[in-house]
Amino acid sequence: MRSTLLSPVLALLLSTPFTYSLQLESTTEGRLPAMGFNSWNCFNEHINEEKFLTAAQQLVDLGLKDLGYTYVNIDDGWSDKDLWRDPETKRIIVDTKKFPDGISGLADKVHELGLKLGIYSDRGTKTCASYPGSMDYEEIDAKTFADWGVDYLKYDNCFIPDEEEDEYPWAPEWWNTTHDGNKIHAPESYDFSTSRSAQRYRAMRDALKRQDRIIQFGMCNWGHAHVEKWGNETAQSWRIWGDILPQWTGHKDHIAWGVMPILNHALFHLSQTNFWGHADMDMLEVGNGLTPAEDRSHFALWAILKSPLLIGTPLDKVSPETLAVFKNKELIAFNQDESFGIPAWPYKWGVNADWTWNQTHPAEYYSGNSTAGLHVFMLNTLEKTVTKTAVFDEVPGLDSTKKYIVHDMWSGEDIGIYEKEFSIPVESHDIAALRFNEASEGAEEALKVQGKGKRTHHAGRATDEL
Ligand SMILES: *[C@@H]1O[C@H](CO)[C@@H](O)[C@H](O)[C@H]1NC(C)=O
Ligand SMILES: *[C@@H]1O[C@H](CO)[C@@H](O)[C@H](O)[C@H]1NC(C)=O
Ligand SMILES: *[C@@H]1O[C@H](CO)[C@@H](O)[C@H](O)[C@H]1NC(C)=O
Ligand SMILES: CC(=O)N[C@H]1CO[C@H](CO)[C@@H](O)[C@@H]1O
Repeated sequence: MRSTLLSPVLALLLSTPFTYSLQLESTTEGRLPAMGFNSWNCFNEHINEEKFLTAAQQLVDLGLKDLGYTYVNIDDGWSDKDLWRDPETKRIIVDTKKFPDGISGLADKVHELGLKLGIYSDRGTKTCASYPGSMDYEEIDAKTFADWGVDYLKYDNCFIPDEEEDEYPWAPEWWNTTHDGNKIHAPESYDFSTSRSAQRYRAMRDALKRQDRIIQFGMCNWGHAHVEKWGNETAQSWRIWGDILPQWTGHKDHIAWGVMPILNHALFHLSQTNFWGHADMDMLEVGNGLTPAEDRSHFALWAILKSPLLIGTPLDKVSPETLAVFKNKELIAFNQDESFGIPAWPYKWGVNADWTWNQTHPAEYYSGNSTAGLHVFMLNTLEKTVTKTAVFDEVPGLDSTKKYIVHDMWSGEDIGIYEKEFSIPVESHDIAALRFNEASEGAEEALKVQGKGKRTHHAGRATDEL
């Protein structure tokens, strides 16, 4: 009798596969922002196995893997546009001209290097570059990806049939325009987690959950349908805005944007970022044509706002300067901090008044906590070098009655000991990345021994030199 009573329970326990909740159980996958490589920003749909194997080998050889860059993510363009889906199994057919060993063959090779493989699909009928989408095939595709050994899914938002459109299409990139998307306003009480967008993303989330494999879920719905309100319960990351372009300001057709407009938007949509869930500012354009100062700022801002860090430049052609940006250990440590999950936060806008919505001159002054200390980041959005000052009284977490060792996160060196304020010249579009640690007795002496005593600087200047 006993055994028959127990057996249903046991059977249930035994049949429960290795599942994961959003907080991917029994693993730390997804707790911190994802790091790795993605093909879109450098190759678009012109991809093949060799390009991913090159990227993977470079992640290892350049020491990037050891710094945490472990995902090798395939973006749009991996499937066969003509053959589409297998008529019997309905599985998406891989373009074997591009991937002769299939995705599973590539996954094996990438896994052998100690890296993980990501893939791409879309919640609509087609992907953005018109390859098969996953709508109505969520279960089959999730199972297929799991069978192939995929570890990450980027899930896009193109080709949505009319009946799948949101009742209240909240499309932030069309703000301040008369685009249809924003003519219909949702009632105050409307719950965006009930939107078609949210339902469709949940369908894929649930399908992934049912697989016997951990697959990180990165939603790419451009901030639509107020994704920041339901993103964290649906995925490990959610894009908050349109695509990125390798330019500082401006945009292309309201679809792709420079670094500053994305930053401006992010500052109003970051409150849900913490462990296990990250607002995604899009993949990195570092190395793709920005100036060296802009590359530094772009990388630092994405790192300190805890966005995923996915390299989008060909790693076999990377310059030493660009590589040094990707390899900044201190910024990576801030992004990947085990104890502090929230992003750095602006404490002052600078050029514009606080909380000004402005796509060319967003906030310039940020502070944030990390295991290593209290950090201040000062961005220069102007077209000339500016001396920026961190006034201790203004910085949350700094005490104006105390002395601090100021450390430069770019050079990796201590600058000196300061009280009340610290000033530093910042090149146009560059960012000062600093760490403050309270100076103990004797610290001044120790620094002098290293030849870096307290140095004079713009004393008493509390505002910017404009
Ligand atoms: C996001 O969801 C995870 C569970 O997946 C939870 O631990 C975390 O607290 C949530 N974050 C926020 C900001 O609510
Ligand atoms: C953004 O801020 C700059 C600097 O204050 C200002 O010159 C510009 O007009 C602002 N842009 C808009 C669209 O208001
Ligand atoms: C930073 O973290 C430390 C250690 O947890 C804490 O004592 C301090 O209050 C934090 N400061 C701020 C500004 O959050
Ligand atoms: C210049 C301008 O009109 N900016 C507005 C754009 O839309 C955002 C969001 O609604 C407003 O906050 C800005 O004031």
